[in-house]
Amino acid sequence: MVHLTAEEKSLISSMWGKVNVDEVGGEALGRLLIVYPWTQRFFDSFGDLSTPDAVMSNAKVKAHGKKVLNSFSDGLKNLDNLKGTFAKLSELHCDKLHVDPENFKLLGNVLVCVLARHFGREFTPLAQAAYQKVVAGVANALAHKYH
Ligand code: HEG
Repeated sequence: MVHLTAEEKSLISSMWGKVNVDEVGGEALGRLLIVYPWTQRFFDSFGDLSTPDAVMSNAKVKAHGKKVLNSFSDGLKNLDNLKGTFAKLSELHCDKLHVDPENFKLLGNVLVCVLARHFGREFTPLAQAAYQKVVAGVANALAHKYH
C-alpha cells in the first residue's frame, strides 16, 4: 500500500501519459543489466550482453523491458491495490523464476533515473518523490508472495 496525496497521484498519471512505455521499458531493463551486471544471470537466453552497446541494442532486452513496463503500467492504474494486482506475478517470480526481490527495488530506482533523463527539468523533486513511492510500492507488492 502506497500513500499518495491527490497532487502526487495526478502528477503520476499526467506524466505517465507522456511516457513511451514500450521504449522506456527496454531502456530501464538495459540499464539495470549494465549497472548491476549480476542481474544478467536471469537472462541467459538473451544472447549478447557483453558490452553496454550490446545490451542496449539487444532485441530481447527491448522486448522484455516492454513487457515488464506494460505490467508496471497496470500497477499505476491500481495504486490502491498493488498487492492484489501483482499477486500472481509475485508468485511467478518467486516459485518459477527465482528472482531475488531486491532486484525489483533496483529496477525501480533505475526506472526513476530513466524518467529523470527523459523529463529533464519537468521531473521536479515532487514528481520524483511521487515516483519513488510508486516504484517502492510495486517492488513491495511483487515481493509480497515470497516465502
Ligand atoms: Mg519480471 C517475466 C513483470 C521485474 C525477471 N516479469 C515477467 C513477466 C512479467 C514481468 C509481466 C512475464 C510473465 C509471464 O510470462 O507470464 N518483472 C515484471 C515487473 C517487474 C519485474 C512488473 C518490476 C517492475 N523481472 C523483474 C526483475 C527481474 C525480472 C527486476 C530480474 C532482474 N521477469 C524476469 C524473468 C522473467 C520475467 C527472468 C521470465 C522471462 C522469460 O523467460 O520470458
